[in-house]
Amino acid sequence: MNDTPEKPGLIGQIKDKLIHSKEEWAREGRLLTGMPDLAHRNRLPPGQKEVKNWPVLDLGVQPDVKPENWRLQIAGLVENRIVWTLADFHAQPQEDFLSDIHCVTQWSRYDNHWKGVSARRILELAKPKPEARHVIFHSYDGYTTNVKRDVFEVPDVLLAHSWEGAPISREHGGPVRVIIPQWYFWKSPKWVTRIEFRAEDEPGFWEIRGYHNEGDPWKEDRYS
Ligand SMILES: Nc1nc2c(c(=O)[nH]1)N[C@H]1C(S)=C(S)[C@@H](COP(=O)(O)O)O[C@H]1N2
Ligand SMILES: [Mo]
Repeated sequence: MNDTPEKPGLIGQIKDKLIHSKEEWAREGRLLTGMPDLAHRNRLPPGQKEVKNWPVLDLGVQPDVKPENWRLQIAGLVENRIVWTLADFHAQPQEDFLSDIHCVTQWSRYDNHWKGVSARRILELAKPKPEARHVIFHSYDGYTTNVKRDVFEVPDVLLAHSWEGAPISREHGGPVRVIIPQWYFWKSPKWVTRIEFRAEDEPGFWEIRGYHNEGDPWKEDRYS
């Protein structure tokens, strides 16, 4: 199988202004209430507002991945490296998930119904080595983000292809995106193509631009 099919075209323009203003938010500590909710007494984390729509947030470029060219690699410190086509991905056991979204730009959206392949299935097949304490996600638009392995191991983490019964649109990260409900949504990469298990951490796109390395909404882990 060809592991490195042609790179997809990118639709749109990098939104430099948006990136700068989000860096500004981090410097100013915008939205911080100073009142973390460690006991999760409220469903809505501190400083958040509930929305009913689903906003689109990204760097401004959206990859146009042809289904036949899509690949997912599970790489790095694993016993079994994996390269899946879209058909391979869909041939995995499919599960339903329900979770809330919390974006660091203040919006939260309750009760999202996802369908896809659980992170646990990926861990079971790839078998990361014990020293692989960190996971780095790489996406088709060049975006990266990082979580600790134990965060990826939480049972509600998945690689989603559907939302509310329909395929996830390109603007929301289709054909396949990661969902990590426990953290702010910048830790949930759209258009994922490579999941790398590593011994050392490596901060991603927002993490090197003033955003927190973890991202717990109830602790207000917004900025570093
Ligand atoms: N590949 C990729 N994933 C990404 C991003 C991005 O720019 N590129 N933006 C992140 C941010 S900051 C947020 S809030 C969510 C937004 O997802 P949505 O557009 O589906 O709401 O995706 C995250 N994942
Ligand atoms: Mo975000």
